[in-house]
Amino acid sequence: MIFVTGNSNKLEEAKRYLKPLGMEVEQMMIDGSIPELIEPQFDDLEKIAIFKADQAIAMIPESEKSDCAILVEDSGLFIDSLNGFPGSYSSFVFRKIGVDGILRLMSGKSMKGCEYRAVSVLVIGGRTIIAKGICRGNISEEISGTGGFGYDPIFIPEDSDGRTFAQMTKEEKSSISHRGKSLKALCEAISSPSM
Ligand code: ITT
Repeated sequence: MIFVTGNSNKLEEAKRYLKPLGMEVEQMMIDGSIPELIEPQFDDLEKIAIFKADQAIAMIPESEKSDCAILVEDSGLFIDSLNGFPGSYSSFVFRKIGVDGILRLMSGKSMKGCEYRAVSVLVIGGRTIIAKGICRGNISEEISGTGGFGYDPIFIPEDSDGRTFAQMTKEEKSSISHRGKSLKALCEAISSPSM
């Protein structure tokens, strides 16, 4: 699979998750560089992922298209009491205000519920497969842990023991994460008889 992403953490998580399932993941490079894709300003992760997949496919020579499996993933953190903010703008918001900024926005709010969402789009042999994953959790009171990336130091998943994603091993995170779930669903779709 060729993963179209500029986020090395997403790439590493996908490689680590898919390798034991017999799938090799490589980062998409054009002439030695990560291709610059336009990230549209949609609220819907699926629309964004499909838009990016179409751009990536257009960059591949016609003769190689049928042999390629192109993977794109769009993801984000959706906080209930902020009407889903930062959602599809998670990457931008993280760069601007970081986890400290989110904790400030959440101070005084008693409802801490949120979810990570991921939509993976795989274009393979002219077919487009879309798979989704959601991981419910709560925003923590403070920053904890040094693992993971992005909002992981303030995200406490529901299906766990109260640690943030940043306090877990990569394997623990993948086993319950939005990314792990969307990749699992993708693998199931690929191996289904109708493929
Ligand atoms: P590409 O578009 O190049 O793949 P990106 O980081 O910009 O990389 P997205 O547009 O999908 O990717 O933004 C997702 C953002 O959501 C990401 O940058 C993080 O801030 C946040 N995010 C998503 N999954 C996460 C995870 O597992 N842990 C922590 N933060 C995550």
